[in-house]
Amino acid sequence: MTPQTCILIGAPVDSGKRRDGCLMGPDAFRTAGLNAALSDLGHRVEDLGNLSPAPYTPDTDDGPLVAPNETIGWTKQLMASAEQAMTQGMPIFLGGDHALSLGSVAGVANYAADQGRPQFVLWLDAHTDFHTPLTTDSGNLHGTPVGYFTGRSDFNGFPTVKNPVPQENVCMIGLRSVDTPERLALEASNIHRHDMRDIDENGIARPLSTFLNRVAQANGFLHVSLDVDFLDPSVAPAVGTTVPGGATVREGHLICEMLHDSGLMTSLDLVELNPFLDERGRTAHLMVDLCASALGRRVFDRPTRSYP
Ligand code: 4U7
Ligand code: MN
Ligand code: MN
Ligand code: MN
Repeated sequence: MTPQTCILIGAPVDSGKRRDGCLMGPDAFRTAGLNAALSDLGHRVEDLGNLSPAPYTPDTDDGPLVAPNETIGWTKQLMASAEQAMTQGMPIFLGGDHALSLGSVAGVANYAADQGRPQFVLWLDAHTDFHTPLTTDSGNLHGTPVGYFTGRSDFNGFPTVKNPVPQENVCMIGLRSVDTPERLALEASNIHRHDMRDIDENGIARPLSTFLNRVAQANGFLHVSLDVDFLDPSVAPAVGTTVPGGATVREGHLICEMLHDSGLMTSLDLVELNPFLDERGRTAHLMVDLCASALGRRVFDRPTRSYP
């Protein structure tokens, strides 16, 4: 296995929705042993500590959006940190809610463009997070990162997305809660989407290997964004937006094991963990175990499957 330089970037973003608690996420991942889990696999682990948002105008409570200015501050900071970390190794963003991915994905995509390579995104989530600030009903910006980094409009005040990720380079797996405006926009898009029924009928390995083949053919960079609510709430309760009928522990591990075997993943978000809602750290531990699988933890070696 090729040792990596894993760069842990704490991003205690809690501005993407009303319910607080994700700000404790980065420290819960550390407490659950993320650093040791990755070092034990032979990787070099560098923990950059926790970021703060770039300076922003304090939010008022009178608009339709929850804390837009704070999220703009986070997006600026994360975009810069992501681009910088890509020059050093594989950034692993420790959330924080999913609003962190406005910045993390836009930043890694800037780096990919500098390298003349296409950016791909694997979105593991119950939700599509494809809203814009105008289509969201809840006003929660953690429901908008895919809209942002694919270049949808109406993100007023946010930094310009210099290198939008092409729709056909985005693959979503785990979907089971999609709002009507998201559905309509998705159906008019080229985003690859796999709902839970698709997983039930065909398994989770097939859509993933099809996508990984495309990443490999294109010599792309691959960002993986893992939302806790991708998993079934019975195994991962520590999230504010539980939706029943999610991925099993083994489906989660299989995705991560295949990601590792592909050698294609170049950056990762671990998001939406709310330790305040956890049961004795079990969700934090599961997320750490999944991350370890994505970085090469396995029961037995097997013949390498190569992509394409
Ligand atoms: B998450 C929602 F209405 N779509 O916009 C919304 F169902 O990062 C949920 O995936 C968004 O957890 C969930 O508020 C955002 C809702
Ligand atoms: Mn808040
Ligand atoms: Mn999400
Ligand atoms: Mn979600």
